[in-house]
Amino acid sequence: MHRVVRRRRSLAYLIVCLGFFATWCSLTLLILYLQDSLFPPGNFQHKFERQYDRPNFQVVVGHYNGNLPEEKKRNLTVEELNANGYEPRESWGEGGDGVQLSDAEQTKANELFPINQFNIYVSDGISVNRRLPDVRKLACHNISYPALLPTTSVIIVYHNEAFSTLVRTVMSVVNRSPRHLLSEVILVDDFSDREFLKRPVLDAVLKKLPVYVKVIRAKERVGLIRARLMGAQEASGDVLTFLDSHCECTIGWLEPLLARIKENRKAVVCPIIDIINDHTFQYQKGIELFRGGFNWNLQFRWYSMPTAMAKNHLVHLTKPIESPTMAGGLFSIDRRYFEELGEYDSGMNIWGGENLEISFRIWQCGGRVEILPCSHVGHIFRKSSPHDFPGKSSGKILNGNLLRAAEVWMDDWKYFFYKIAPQALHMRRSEDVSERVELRKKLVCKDFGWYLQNVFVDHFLPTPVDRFGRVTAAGVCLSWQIATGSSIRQPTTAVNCSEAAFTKTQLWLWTADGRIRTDEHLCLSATPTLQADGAWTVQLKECAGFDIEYWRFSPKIGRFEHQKSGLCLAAPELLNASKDELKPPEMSSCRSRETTQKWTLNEVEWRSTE
Ligand code: UD2
Ligand code: MN
Repeated sequence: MHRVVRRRRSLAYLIVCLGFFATWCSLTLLILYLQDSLFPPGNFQHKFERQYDRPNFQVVVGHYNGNLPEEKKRNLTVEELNANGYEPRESWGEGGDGVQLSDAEQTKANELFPINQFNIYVSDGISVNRRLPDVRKLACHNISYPALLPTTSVIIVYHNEAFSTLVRTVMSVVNRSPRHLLSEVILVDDFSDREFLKRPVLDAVLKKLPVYVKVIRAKERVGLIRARLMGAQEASGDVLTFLDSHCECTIGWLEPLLARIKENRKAVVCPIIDIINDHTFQYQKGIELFRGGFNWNLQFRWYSMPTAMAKNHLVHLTKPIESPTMAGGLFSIDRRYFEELGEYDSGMNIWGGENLEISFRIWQCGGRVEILPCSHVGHIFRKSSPHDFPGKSSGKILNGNLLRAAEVWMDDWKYFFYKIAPQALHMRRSEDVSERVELRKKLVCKDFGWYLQNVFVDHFLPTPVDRFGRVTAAGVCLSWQIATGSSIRQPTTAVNCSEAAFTKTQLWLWTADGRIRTDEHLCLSATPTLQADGAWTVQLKECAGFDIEYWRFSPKIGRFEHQKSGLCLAAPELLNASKDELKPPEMSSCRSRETTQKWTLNEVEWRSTE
């Protein structure tokens, strides 16, 4: 009898052990599979190049400059604008899935699209409580956060946001934040005129929620920056968490943000911003190897992080990622630190520029901007702005904001911005930034040179040691193009030099470390042709510090020898002298007397405004 029991017990043990072993094996395989699907085999460089070469990789936030041109707009009726079409359909968008429409539905959706510049028809058919996938890395699941975390007020400002996207944002906060960490949700209505956003309608919906949602309404259009200041005034939580009004928070989004601030009150932290597709509302996981930067026009941009940092990140997947700038819309900051740091520049209007201003200020005055890979929040990225810019043109408003940021924080580099955006230079006198300059003195902040050297180390702004100007050989200028839209990489071309000394697309940085860089984090590189016939082609690629980006320059002969291939950069022959002719530069064997390989740099003075 005993023996039978013992045998049964051993059998049970064996089964349990086998079960454990099988689970362990499948988990390991799953992890390997996940890692592999993200980073296919090959050396590190290849993993990265594959990432670069994915089409539509670049997601641009806050890129658009104002409204759609008039001819692209459709006159929407007052009824259409004021209609609240929220009517959830069974299973639409559930689990973060995208919605595919029938032809008839698509026609209707296209008509309504311009109201918000996203597919409101689809949004209105998705429940404001829809479920989302857990997109976090497995490593994030095992983190245990301190029991005592600071509380937060979530501040959401909006101007004429759609009902379904606004309420879905609020519901995702309410449903996916531990109740004891949420002091309140504060909505700031920036003078919207839609009926469904007015007091009786919206407030009645919000009253039913288990969390205190306070709605403040501006009495005139104040713009998103001053609207956020109004929200901050009302907040009682230890931390302020700002969100755009068309976001969806995923499970576990809040704890990492609050835990990091508890650890370091001067860390201003952002989630990974995932993408809610503007047409289908599919929830798409964002890329964790990006961080925030900006281009020559001071537009916020995502760029791949420097290689060493990326390697480090792959080893420490859950650790904060230092970011030179933040996108602007989604971040948490200690409430008192926000006050000490001078909140926002209330002289900024409507939209834009505040994200770079606060980023420069945080870094230069002793804080840090970080992206926390275990916190994921989705956002609808739009291709055009739905907002009107009252009083002035959108360009004027944006330039006014940007010049305020440049004047206060960028020291000599403000002149560089004025070279790139001469329209801003003309507006300089109309902006009084004296209070913000005083703030900088009071906070004893570091200068912009320090920021470039220590924070935005892979920047592409001219410095005292990097030369800046036009690169010419045999009468032609090296030039680059940027396509508007998703893909920014375009072949380099050589053109007849433009008469104007400051044609942005003909300007390069000739850096002390042997790189030829230009705007948008791009580096002149050369790679072997696909035919593998020993020939190489010149390409503009996102700078990553790979050997294909480095050139040895011999100042006496003016030659650019490519480090990896040993070949020399040569100007193409432009057969007819037409200005429109675009031909790529070539790679050929280095010859000392070859005039097409003899390059000179016509330096451009960027420090002066003249
Ligand atoms: C990005 C930021 C945004 C802000 C902006 C630059 C993200 C995801 N978004 O642009 O938060 O930093 O860059 O300023 O990082 N709004 C108002 N009043 C206005 C205009 C806008 O309340 O006059 C609201 C709007 O409803 C939205 C928020 O401000 O909730 C941001 O505007 P957006 O969504 O048009 O900006 P976005 O995401 O392109
Ligand atoms: Mn937004």
